[in-house]
Amino acid sequence: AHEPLCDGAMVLRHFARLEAGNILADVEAIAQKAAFRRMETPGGLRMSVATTSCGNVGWVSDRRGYRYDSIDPVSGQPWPRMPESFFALAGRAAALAGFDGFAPDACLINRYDPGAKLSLHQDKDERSLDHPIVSVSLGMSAMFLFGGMKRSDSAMRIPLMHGDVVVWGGPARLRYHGVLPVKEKPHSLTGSRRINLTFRKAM
Ligand code: MD3
Ligand code: FE
Repeated sequence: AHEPLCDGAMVLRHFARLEAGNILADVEAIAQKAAFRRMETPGGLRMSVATTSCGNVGWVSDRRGYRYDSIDPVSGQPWPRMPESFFALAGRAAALAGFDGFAPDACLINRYDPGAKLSLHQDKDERSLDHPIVSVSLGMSAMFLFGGMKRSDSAMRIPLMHGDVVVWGGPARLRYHGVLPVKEKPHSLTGSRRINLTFRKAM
């Protein structure tokens, strides 16, 4: 089922289900080279979500700010390559939502252990905001918060389950969003974890 959430945002329920096992195996291989780590925010807090990346650039946070970098600061090496299958999946999802030719150069991979959350924020570290973001949810489900253009706007609660893909672009691109603390309901493929991949054209 393809549910438009609002202008510019489309939920593709179960879209990544058949590929989920392969995606998770690829995530494990990526994490062998670029380990999941809990980054520090510019304000000096440690995120509850653990992150890594693959692609030409990866998302980095430290006391200096948020940015995309071609080098993983933990390994000192370039980020692992983005698997062709990731690139293709993101492109197919974007096209279904009306964004043809999406060519992500970054895939941020978030890992949620029970209790991990993501506070309301906007994604605006990308050079151009004309490209959509494609998100793939795997493992334990989560309650996603989808707000408005201001932090204080009320937020919709959208459950995101294993295999769900969401495309956010156009007028939805700068909407505030976040994830409520993840509840422990183990999933057969990931155990007590939720994995979220976000595909971005960062540079
Ligand atoms: C709505 N990740 O990594 S993906 C993030 O589940 C992030 O890990 C969440 O927000 C997660 O930045 C949610 C859904 C998402 C991503 C980007 C958006 C929703 C968005 C950009 C604009 C509006
Ligand atoms: Fe975000």
